[in-house]
Amino acid sequence: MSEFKMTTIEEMEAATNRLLETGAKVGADAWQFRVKNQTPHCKFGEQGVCCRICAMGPCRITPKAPRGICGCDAHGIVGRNFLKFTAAGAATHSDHGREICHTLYCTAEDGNYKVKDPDKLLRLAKEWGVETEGKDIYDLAHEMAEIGLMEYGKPFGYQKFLDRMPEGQKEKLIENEIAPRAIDREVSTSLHMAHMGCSSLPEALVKQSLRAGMADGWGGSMMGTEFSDVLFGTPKPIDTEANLGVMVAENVNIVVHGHDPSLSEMICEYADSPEMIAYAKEMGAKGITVSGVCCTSNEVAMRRGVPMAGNFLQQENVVLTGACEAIVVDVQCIFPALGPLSKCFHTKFVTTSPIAQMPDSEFIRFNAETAGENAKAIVKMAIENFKNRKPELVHIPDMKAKATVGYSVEAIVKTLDGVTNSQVDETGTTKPLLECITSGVIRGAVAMVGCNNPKIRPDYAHIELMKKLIANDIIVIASGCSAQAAAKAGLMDKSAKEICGAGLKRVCELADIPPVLHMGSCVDISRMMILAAELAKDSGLQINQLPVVGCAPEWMSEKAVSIGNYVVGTGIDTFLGVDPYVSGSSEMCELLTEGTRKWTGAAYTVETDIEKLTDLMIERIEEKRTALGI
Ligand code: BF8
Ligand code: SF4
Repeated sequence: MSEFKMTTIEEMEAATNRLLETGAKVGADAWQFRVKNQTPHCKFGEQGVCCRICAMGPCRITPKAPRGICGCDAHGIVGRNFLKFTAAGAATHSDHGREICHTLYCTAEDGNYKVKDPDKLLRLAKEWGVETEGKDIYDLAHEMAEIGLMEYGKPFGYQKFLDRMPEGQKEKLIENEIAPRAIDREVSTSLHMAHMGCSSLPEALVKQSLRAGMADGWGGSMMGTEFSDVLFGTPKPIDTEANLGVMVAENVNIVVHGHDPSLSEMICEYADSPEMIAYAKEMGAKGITVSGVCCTSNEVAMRRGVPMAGNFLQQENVVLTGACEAIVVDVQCIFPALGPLSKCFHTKFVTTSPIAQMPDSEFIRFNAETAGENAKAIVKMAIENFKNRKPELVHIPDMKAKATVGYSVEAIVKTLDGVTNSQVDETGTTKPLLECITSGVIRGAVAMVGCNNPKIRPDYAHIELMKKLIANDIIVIASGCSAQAAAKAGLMDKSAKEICGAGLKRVCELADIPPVLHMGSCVDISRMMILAAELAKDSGLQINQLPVVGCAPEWMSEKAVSIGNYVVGTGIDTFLGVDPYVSGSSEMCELLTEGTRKWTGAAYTVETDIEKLTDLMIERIEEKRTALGI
């Protein structure tokens, strides 16, 4: 009999309810209460038919008022809103990538940041045609960082990484005006197009949405990922744990939250130092535990095995344990609620980035040049805060699951080499994985990504979908909060093979992998694009022919829409469990669910019934197999 036991949603909900009881004692607010105050949501907003981009409005489209004051109809308003949503997401991911380029530019032999993976830097330099012979690795790092930064504003040409696409695909994107030029240009052009009196033609707005998304996925995010690997190491399989039980009552608990690994890496570095551990002991703790929330957690989990306390809708829970000395944040997906909430406890809420400044926080500005000092100050502050804990409020749910994480493309290729070939494939291609797919041992792959959203029972869609997919011999690659949902449930434990179909189970056994592979944070969805491109090239197919789909069942952020657009732009059908505020325009719905096919070979499916969503994905994968005759 299998000994594998998943953590159920009901168990996680019971743990949350117990924490909310602690919150009630100290008068803490929580998202569960705020949702009640905000629902039902505004129907105009939900349908995307509210326009406030000029001061003649706001205009709202109704049957009685089918046009705004300027004459724009619902299709134009919904289209512009969709484009602005995408542009914000593309800007956000790409600005993260830009920060990473700057960090790379600050590396030095004796500096705060070093080149941890010089081989990857050399590979990237060769790919970009940069001379490496006889060059000091740090000189090369600075040169590559500068070229990377130029990708944001270069006056001519397309994103360099588009050359990674299978033959003909880049040309097709250029022909359809979806190939991204300079990243900042695509964001600016999007805002320009969505300005009062510019585009109101849905087709043009959708095309630009795809192009802005592509500037993120094949530009900003891809550089963010690749250069993060150069700086902090390319992830390899590593064991860790997930859920709130990773926090340790006797230790100083520091929780890192946000997205940029430049901060969290440095915090982990100092929290591990003998000096800081000795100081923690002096202050009455047994040691220091760093754990993470959201994507920065994925970053340090993938590279260091740092445990994951939780995902997006669990961020308040870490404070509600009463055992969090400091929650240290950088950028994106941080609830402003953490400020007032931390005031109900002894927790220090530390903001570090000029990009994400919030009331009721302590702002310690984090710079690449002073990163060491900043991190040390933060770790010390947390240690010194240990004595301020209120023991009667401390309750850490006894709940955690084992997870093996760290599946970069490099790691997947290396690991799966052993599956169909008894000898390791020296060329390091995706062919062994392709053989599993063509033979039908694995039916296909689903890239599970994205957030939590109170519109969906938190984590339920992620977990239920994944369970059904793996039971149907479909391998899952996951990132972002979806990956953390899987890890918390136990689906990244290698013993989760017990609940897979026979084919996938065999692959998991032979390759010694879990059936849900952790590919990292949300910028790392670019890793998934690289993998898809490699699979296409190694099989001689186009990406849209592969039995692979993407899915964001509980998404909520603008970044997620940008991602959706680059996944579709790449040629991968994308399934959403939450509507992207487009239901108010039949033309926009048609374009997004079918019309994009003529440009990219892929489109969206929106289905809020999770059971149906899963079946639709399985059907699509089987359709692709049939079309290939496999
Ligand atoms: O970038 S999955 S809630 S944490 S947006 Fe945010 Fe969504 Fe989580 Fe990471 Ni991605
Ligand atoms: Fe109204 Fe047109 Fe102004 Fe929008 S741009 S607020 S639809 S007048």
